[in-house]
Amino acid sequence: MVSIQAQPYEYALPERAPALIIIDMQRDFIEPGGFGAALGNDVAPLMAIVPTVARLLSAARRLKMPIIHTREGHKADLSDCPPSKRNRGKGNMRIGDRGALGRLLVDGEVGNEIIPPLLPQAGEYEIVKTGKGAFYATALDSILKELNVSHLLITGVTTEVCVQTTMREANDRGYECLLVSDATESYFPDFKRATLDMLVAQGGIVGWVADCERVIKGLERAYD
Ligand code: TIU
Repeated sequence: MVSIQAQPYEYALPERAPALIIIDMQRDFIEPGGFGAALGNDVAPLMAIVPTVARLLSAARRLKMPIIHTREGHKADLSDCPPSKRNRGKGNMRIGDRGALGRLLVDGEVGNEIIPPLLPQAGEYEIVKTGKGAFYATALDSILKELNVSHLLITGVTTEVCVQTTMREANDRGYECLLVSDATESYFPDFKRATLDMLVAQGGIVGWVADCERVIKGLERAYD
């Protein structure tokens, strides 16, 4: 059996390839003028992982793995944005307000688009979600079941918010999850470090962590 060298121990690859999950690599979080910047964050560290995510995406495409992209976005009338979510946050801009990339975190606005190097292609899934977790109020679980997928390779932003929430939701639903350590990023380096540590603690209480190089090596051995 082929496995990926991971923490806290080897991640055994199943016969049917894992799905690549790319969380919220949208302009809102990664470019200046979006939601992430409106919250007072420096977005530069997030831009730095784009080549690594692109490398995984291209390997997944070549190996014909299922690929799921998500975006965090609300309807234009914000009827799917709870007041508790809209009212919280730093600064004077809130979800739905107009920024340099259009209305913050609203589906259909420029800021809500996935950044050009990672744009979905035909045959890939693009899920718009209103929560931090990608399973909440979306078709993700039924899509994965339909595809007969048991294992997820998780990437994207931000590590301790939408990525970690999604990985925990997936773990509770029985998926074997591996977070790709250099294909995820946070605005807060300490939070990223702590998240990676806590996911694999206690014998992999939530799942596995490995870097892109090790993941691609394992995938090529298993599915090429
Ligand atoms: N603010 C922050 O770190 N993240 C989010 O609001 N959403 C995601 O993580 N995608």
